[in-house]
Amino acid sequence: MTWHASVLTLFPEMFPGPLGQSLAGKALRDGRWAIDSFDIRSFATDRHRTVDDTPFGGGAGMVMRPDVVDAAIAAALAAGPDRPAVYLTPRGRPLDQAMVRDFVAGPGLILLCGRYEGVDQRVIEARGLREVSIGDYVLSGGEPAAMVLLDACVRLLPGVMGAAASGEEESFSPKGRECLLEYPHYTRPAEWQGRAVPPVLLSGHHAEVARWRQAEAERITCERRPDLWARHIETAGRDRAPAA
Ligand code: 6GU
Repeated sequence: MTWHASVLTLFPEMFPGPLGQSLAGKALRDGRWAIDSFDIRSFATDRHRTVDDTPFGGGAGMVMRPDVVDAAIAAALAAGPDRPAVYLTPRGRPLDQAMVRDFVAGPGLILLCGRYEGVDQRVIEARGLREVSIGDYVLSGGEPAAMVLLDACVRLLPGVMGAAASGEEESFSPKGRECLLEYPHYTRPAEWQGRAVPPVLLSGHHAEVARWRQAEAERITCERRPDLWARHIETAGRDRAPAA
């Protein structure tokens, strides 16, 4: 079965958007995944098509009604059952590559994009929505976050990445350089604006190249991401500074 994404949003015309281009777009045209979007407003039941209301207890902003959101989720489930429903929100669990792998292993996703202050807590609980964030900053809505999550999923689908084993060997891959950031890359010309390529990369010594790349990956990870570095030295059973 085709991996199927359904996006629930007040702005259905935003999809597939950038996902219709490049690698994801090619995979979409090739039928390796499918996307549909549901206009949450079309599930409102009153004359004014109301989807939100003021929060009980007072305060700023508006809250999306549980009945309207529930009806939208029901419609998406009818179009493809057994898919986990994800609510994109900055208060969610931070997205990581392990979650992405988990989502890709299933039949697809239902993605609820919130607006306003959020959605009524009762529909989150009743539908068992998995709350996911893409990082510690605030977007005006969940739509760009849904695109980020889908891009991360689609590139892991069978056949999407093509010949390049690049899907598995880069940063955050389970194998290879476990949990390390990527080493720097160079191509021709060998000298550019007075800057030379590190000589070891031109040496033809594959073992030395591998050692240099490992050391660079460790140095950059230690410098930029002490959190990842700590995990790396735990799992690798080492307690040392990055190599050379
Ligand atoms: Cl998932 N939604 C919004 N609105 N802002 C975010 C986010 C999600 N993740 C980080 N910031």
